[in-house]
Amino acid sequence: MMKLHWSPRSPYVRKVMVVAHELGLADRIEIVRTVVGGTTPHRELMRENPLGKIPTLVLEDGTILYDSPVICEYLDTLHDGAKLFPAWPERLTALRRLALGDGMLDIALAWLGERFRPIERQSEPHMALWQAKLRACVDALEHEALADERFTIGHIAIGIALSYLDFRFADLTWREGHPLLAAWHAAFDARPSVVANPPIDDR
Ligand SMILES: N[C@@H](CCC(=O)N[C@@H](CS)C(=O)NCC(=O)O)C(=O)O
Repeated sequence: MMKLHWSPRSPYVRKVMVVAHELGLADRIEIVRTVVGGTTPHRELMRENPLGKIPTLVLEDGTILYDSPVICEYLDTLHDGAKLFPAWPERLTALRRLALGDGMLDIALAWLGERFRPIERQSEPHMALWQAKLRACVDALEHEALADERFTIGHIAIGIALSYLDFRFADLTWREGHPLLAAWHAAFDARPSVVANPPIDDR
């Protein structure tokens, strides 16, 4: 078994789990609930991943993999079916979308961290900037024709990012003015791999 440092709250972990389910590999992964965040270093995790972040995957031979794009690409080598990381030139689009979805998560997590600070220390200009960037991402995605193309790692990253907005930033109401993206996301959300890995705020 591979061992995955896991949390039901982490969207990057969720992306890895959705990939594992899509590829029929979930039963080869033992999940280990790992609590990160805050200001207390997780020394045990940092011995495996000095960044102290999840997801971190430990292979059967002890090889350690991070971060989530690397783990997803590794999992994609373990099967003979249609690849989530396609060959060139489709690969370029898939990787750009992976970067877009992960970039949306990076912004959302920075914003979430800001929200946890005392209100008088929160930076309104930063939060306005993050909101504008997320809005620009959703605007751009409305024109991406996601529904018309073969399902790739880019689709998974974008679907996970939009679901994370629902999970933590429902007040952004990202569906407004984005009917094509909303319809695509509804279909994404109904995939068995996505349903099997719901985000849960377990603390
Ligand atoms: N680029 C990384 C980001 C992973 C990440 O930031 N994970 C968060 C949990 S959602 C984490 O481990 N945070 C703890 C920390 O930054 O100390 C990836 O794609 O795996």
